[in-house]
Amino acid sequence: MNRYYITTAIDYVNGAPHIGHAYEKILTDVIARHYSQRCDDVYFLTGTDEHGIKIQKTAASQGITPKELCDMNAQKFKDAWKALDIDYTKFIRTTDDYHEVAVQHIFDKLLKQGDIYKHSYEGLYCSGCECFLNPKDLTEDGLCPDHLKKPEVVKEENYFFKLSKYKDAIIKHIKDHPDFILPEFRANEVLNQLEDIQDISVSRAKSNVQWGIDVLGDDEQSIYVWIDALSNYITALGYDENSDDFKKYWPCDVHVIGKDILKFHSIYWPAFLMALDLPLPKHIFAHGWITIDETKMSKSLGNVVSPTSVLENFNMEYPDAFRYYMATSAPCGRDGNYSDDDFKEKVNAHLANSMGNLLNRTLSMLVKYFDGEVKAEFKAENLLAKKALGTVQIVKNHFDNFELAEAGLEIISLVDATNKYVQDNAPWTLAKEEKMVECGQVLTNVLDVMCVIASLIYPYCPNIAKDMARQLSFDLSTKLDDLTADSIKVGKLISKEDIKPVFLRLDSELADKGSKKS
Ligand code: ME8
Repeated sequence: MNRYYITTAIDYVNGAPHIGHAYEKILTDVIARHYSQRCDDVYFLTGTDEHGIKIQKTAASQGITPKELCDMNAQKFKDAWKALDIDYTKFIRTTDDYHEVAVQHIFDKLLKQGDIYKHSYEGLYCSGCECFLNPKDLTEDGLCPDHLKKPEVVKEENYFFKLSKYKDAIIKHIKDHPDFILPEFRANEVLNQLEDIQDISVSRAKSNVQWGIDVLGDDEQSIYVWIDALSNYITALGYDENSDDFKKYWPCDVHVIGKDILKFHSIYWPAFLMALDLPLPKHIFAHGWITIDETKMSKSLGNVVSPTSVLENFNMEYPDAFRYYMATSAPCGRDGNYSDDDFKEKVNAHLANSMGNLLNRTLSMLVKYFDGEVKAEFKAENLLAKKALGTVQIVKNHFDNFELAEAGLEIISLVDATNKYVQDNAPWTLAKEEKMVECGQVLTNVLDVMCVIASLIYPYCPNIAKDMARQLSFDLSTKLDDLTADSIKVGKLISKEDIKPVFLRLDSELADKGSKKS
């Protein structure tokens, strides 16, 4: 496996990033970093979705132009991702010139080949979803079930895409590739939606939606925001088919998206790709949604949490603890929850008490008993090494199914087993009994396993892992398949003044103030 292409959904810029946006970007960054430990070249794409009626209306309500709104908010997304150490390769904005031109060509190609046609239509449009809704999907009160708003009746002559032409091919693809949609339980939902799929409107009248990409040669229509948005996954690579990056990275390994936009990614997008005669992405991973204190986030409830406010409120030097908490907050594809108390409790237990203390105590004993030196006779049979290398395989398997919380649990269970090994072998007692070789062996075995732990925790907690690796003189760029659980070198490893706790317990007084709600 030499190259890996991974994308996130691109976020609407009608507001600032919230914890749900952050959840997805953290999941994607953790996956990208994990695969950077398995292959040479990872391309990680994220960005912002900037056209459509929702942005147009928000800008108007704030008395600014849509472009001003986009520029202001796109920057907030970039700043938040920087604060969270989201290490993307490229940030695409759908208002970037190259993207707009490529989308116009994609639309034009589909029009010329007859996959797009003009048609008069009346439907119910939800600007929150940026799509027409089927009347049977509305609530009893006639509201959009996701946004709880009444959709607008829209009567327009629009361009339509022949989605129905691709229905059978998409059903076949989903059935033939059980890992196309992950987790697998979501595939049935999509197959049900495909049952009554119809052609879809792919443009809006410019008299109603001015903020969009113009249809080439028709200045009365703008291109539907979902064709515009979904195309980002190929325009970012410089699509057309001859671009070097496109040839190198397409098809994508995984689109990481939320469960609410699965239909667009597993029905519309494959159909567009089939029409363009392009291969389909290998996986679509639909994550669940994050609630706050078990309540759905909403502006009206005033419980929208900004990810950077969590970092500020807990006075965190690094985002690692927040990344770890979010990435492990829900089993694969299920909904998760954020609460200040649970956050504090979990990261204090896992990162400070279990993992951080283990390293700190072990290095301190090495300094106390051996002046920080690993002697040749300390390198002996290590019963924990087998478990550590077994954990590496289990973690890899979990990542192949995008089971990040499950992989995290495995890592912590290796930490727990290592703590138990220390407890069972009591190196302090061995030292008291002057069994110094045995004592040195126990400590060295633990430190060897700590190198594996540093490597496995790196995608979640890159700064903590770097601190661990520095104190262990371990090369963190070692690929997962090259890990040996035998990396600690004979000789002086560390001096007292170089031992530093890798994660301090979150200050409870600060934490009790609670995260700012915006
Ligand atoms: O849907 N918990 O943008 P968006 C977890 N522009 N994830 C959440 C969430 C929550 N509470 N709220 C939102 C769009 N998300 C389109 C995407 S892609 C070609 C175009 C996730 O800003 C949501 O599921 O509404 C989606 O994957 C992403 O954040 C962006 O949502």
